[in-house]
Amino acid sequence: MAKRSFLISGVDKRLLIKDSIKTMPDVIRRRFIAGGASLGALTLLTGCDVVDSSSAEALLAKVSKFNDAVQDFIFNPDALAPTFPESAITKPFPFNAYYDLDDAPDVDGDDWKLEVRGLVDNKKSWTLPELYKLPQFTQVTRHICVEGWSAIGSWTGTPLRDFLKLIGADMRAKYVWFQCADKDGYNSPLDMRTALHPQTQMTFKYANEILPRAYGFPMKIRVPTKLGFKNPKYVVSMEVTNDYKGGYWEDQGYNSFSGS
Ligand SMILES: Nc1nc2c(c(=O)[nH]1)N[C@H]1C(S)=C(S)[C@@H](COP(=O)(O)O)O[C@H]1N2
Ligand SMILES: [Mo]
Repeated sequence: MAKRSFLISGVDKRLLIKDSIKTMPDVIRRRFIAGGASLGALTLLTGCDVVDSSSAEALLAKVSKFNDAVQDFIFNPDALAPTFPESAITKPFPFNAYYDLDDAPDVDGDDWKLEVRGLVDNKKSWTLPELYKLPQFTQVTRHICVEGWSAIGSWTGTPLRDFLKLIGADMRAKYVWFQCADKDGYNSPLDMRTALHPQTQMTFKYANEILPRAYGFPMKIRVPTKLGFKNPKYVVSMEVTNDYKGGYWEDQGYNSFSGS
């Protein structure tokens, strides 16, 4: 993530955020600032992708007209993220991590098992063929990175809440904490309400093909109501827990809530 910079031509990122804050209704402003006041959060709120100064203006116009629908999306964690037709898919879909693609984990699908830990009745590990047998659904949604870019993609997999039910997870626990295969470690906690959101998915395919290495083979967690860094790729384990265990970007100051 740090290696890529997304400079927007003719737009001063900090000024744009400052201007947006000025025009926000009070309640949204407080929430936006508490959430880290990032360009990514603005993109999430407005659905506008800022690529140049005219889209920055369109975004500002939207912010000043924030309506009930937007408020619902921010204040109601159960609100649905927008879905799109296949024709809206961004090609090629970007790869992003805190390293280059060459250094991405190269997981052997035959050896890999998803480990299940913590407050669950059944702690059995799951092989890929076992997971592939679960019912799968396809969603075309927008992925929004805190760095200020977004892209629309097609992800297929099993709703995480169905899996949590299947393994007898304690749904009253506070978090599901994911650990990934990245060599220096990557992890991220997801609040239980978002883990149970109907669009939160254990993803096995991108664009109807087995998830490529770039996008997190063999499994990522797709969370369209949260910013990109809350979508862990190369997942190796999930733990249902009441403890806040921190996360790769969360520990560096990004707000753990980061989303609706
Ligand atoms: N394991 C792991 N998951 C990760 C990351 C990472 O570095 N490692 N980066 C996050 C960030 S910041 C983004 S924007 C998305 C990028 O996903 P993509 O490569 O499929 O676009 O993955 C997220 N999940
Ligand atoms: Mo990101």
